[in-house]
Amino acid sequence: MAQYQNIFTQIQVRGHIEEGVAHDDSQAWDRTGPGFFSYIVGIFGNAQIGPIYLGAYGVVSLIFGTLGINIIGFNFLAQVDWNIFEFIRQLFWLSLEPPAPEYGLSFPPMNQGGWYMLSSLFILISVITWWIRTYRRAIALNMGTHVAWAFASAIWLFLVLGLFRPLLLGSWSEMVPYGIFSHLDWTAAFSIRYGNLFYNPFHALSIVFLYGSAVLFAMHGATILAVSRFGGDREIDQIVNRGTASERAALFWRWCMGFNASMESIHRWAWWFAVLTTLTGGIGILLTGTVVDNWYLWAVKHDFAPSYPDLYPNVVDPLGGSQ
Ligand code: 07D
Repeated sequence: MAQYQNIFTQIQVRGHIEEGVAHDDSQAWDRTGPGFFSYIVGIFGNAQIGPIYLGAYGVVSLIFGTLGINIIGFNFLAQVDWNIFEFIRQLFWLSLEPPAPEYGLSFPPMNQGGWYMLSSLFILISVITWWIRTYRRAIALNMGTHVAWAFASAIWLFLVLGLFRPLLLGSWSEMVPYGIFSHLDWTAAFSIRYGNLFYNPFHALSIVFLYGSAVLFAMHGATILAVSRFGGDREIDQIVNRGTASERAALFWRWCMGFNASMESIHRWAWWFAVLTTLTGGIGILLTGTVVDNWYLWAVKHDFAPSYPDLYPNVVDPLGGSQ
């Protein structure tokens, strides 16, 4: 059927399974499975599922990820006496906790944080091998490695929270507990312990980029949807041809706010905003407790926050007030 296709039309393409370009990697595994179509999936994106590329790093990542998450799950089950109903009922409150401070950087007994450490190691291996997979698949397809480096920025924050900062402070007890509410409680306690994270300028920067990413994504998504009736979703045509939907979109923003991104630059904006969220976040967490002990006092000292009036003179700050 020769019907014009855009993101609003109802018909879905059903040809042969599309294998895509051959990749350059001579040591690569074959792609797995024949691939198939799904109407539901086609509503949200490409209707074709698979063939998937598994590869050695993918297999290692899946095995260690499954082991790591199962260690957490079985610890939860043990905590509710292997009762599956209690497991479901209490799921949000269950938690696998890091070792107590007295163990420092040593390996604790299994039920005193040993399982937690083993699970962390497995999840670490899983995340790193998945990163290698994103890097290697990009090279094999002769692509840039932008996805891998953006993922690396998220891994940077993950490593600061779970590895670099605990190492600098000499204790695995600084790591984040594995549980729904427990990790939220940890986050709130962390902020209070270090004098309110809102006064940490890197937390502020991270929020700027997080919210900024949301705004940019909304602007970009909305703009492309708004010009899809002119073919705006066909990005390549839009870049190489003149008089296109993309020009209307650019003009719209130039009219509205005097400046417009280009079809290419909007994706660089998006990449940097996303990457900077976790990059600045990781810097902020690494400085907390290592360089700065109380962000409020730090902010007062640097004229970033006003000081409270001295209502109770001669009371010593229990945190020592070192900034
Ligand atoms: C966490 C890292 C990448 C993750 C990876 C995942 C697996 C497997 C499986 C474990 C998301 C790999 C792992 C796939 C896992 C298993 C089973 C990315 C992550 C690679 N804050 N805050 C941020 C706001 C407050 C606090 C960032 C807003 C309070 C702490 C962000 C507010 C307190 C930390 C942000 C607010 C507080 C943060 C996270 C408002 C107490 C951090 C960015 C309006 C609640 C983290 C510098 C992100 C950080 C962080 C936003 C308030 C504490 C910008 C909007 C004042 C302790 N906060 N926050 O992308 O970077 O995370 O801080 O109130 O550590 Mg905050």
